[in-house]
Amino acid sequence: MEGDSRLPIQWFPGHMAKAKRLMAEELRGIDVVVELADARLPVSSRSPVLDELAQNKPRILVLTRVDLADRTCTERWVQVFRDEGVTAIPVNAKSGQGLRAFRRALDEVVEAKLNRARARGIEKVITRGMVCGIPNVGKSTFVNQLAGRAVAKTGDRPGVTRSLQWIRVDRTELLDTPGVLAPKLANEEQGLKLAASGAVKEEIFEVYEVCAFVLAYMSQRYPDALADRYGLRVEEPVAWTTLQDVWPAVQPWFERIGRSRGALLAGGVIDEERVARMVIHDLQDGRLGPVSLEWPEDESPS
Ligand SMILES: Nc1nc2c(ncn2[C@@H]2O[C@H](COP(=O)(O)OP(=O)(O)O)[C@@H](O)[C@H]2O)c(=O)[nH]1
Ligand SMILES: [Mg+2]
Repeated sequence: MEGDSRLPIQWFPGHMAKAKRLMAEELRGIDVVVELADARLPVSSRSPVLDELAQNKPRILVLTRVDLADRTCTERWVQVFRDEGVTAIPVNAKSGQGLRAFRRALDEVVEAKLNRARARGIEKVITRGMVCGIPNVGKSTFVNQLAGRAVAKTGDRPGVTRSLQWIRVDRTELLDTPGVLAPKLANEEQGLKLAASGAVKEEIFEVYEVCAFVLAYMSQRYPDALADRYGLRVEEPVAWTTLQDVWPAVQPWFERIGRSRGALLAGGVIDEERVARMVIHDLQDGRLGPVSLEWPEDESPS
């Protein structure tokens, strides 16, 4: 097994640069930015590109996948963001939970925006919004939920760049094609968290590495989940450093999980790759229970 992993700096191919230019153009006519991040890792799943592109626009931060996140942790994040002056709304984009709170938050932003316009003598009645976020964060699901609930598709608007579709949400027209942003990648651990969350294909890293990272993390934060799902009783939690470092401690866990879940090759040898994929998918599908991958106290202030 290869132990050495490289931080994939060129995470997104060249089309990201073009996407960024297009997005900068589209953002010009936008009044409100709806930024989606993953509630389980609300630092690593935000994109620094947005700060660059939408500096002075009012913004609402929507935290998706609350159904998979640790509720206590999400509540703390919401408070942390509130303290920074950012309105964060936890949602389950799949079920629509949190959508009403989102619309209330949107309404507040819109009200302030329209008032400012009015103060300058501009009688605006509608604002324009755009949903943005890194790949796989839930943008399409969120927009579809919104579109499916008491909002009307407004159809093509002549005169607007190309023939963009907008959906009407109360007093806001939201672009129904969400903006895709490159994730932040300050360090390898953020990459591993993104891979673990499903934001990037785990193939970017070795699956063993993502799994080892997950197991080490779970051994510290959620040892009971490992016991419940795999009968794995962690004697000593392992702090993540590098795959090579943690492998001696984590390999026996692969062994244990492989046996308990029947991930065996001919001759009774553990199929480590199958174990790795299984653990990652168990995490992503919520079978390890609610798991948050980032906690406010572990993150340096943004
Ligand atoms: N459990 C859960 N899954 C979600 C949520 N939001 C999105 N998903 C799932 O995440 C995957 C990616 O969502 P998608 O909307 O395509 O992401 P996009 O790339 O940002 O447009 C899909 O399988 C969705 O069903 C959520 O709040 N909870
Ligand atoms: Mg999408």
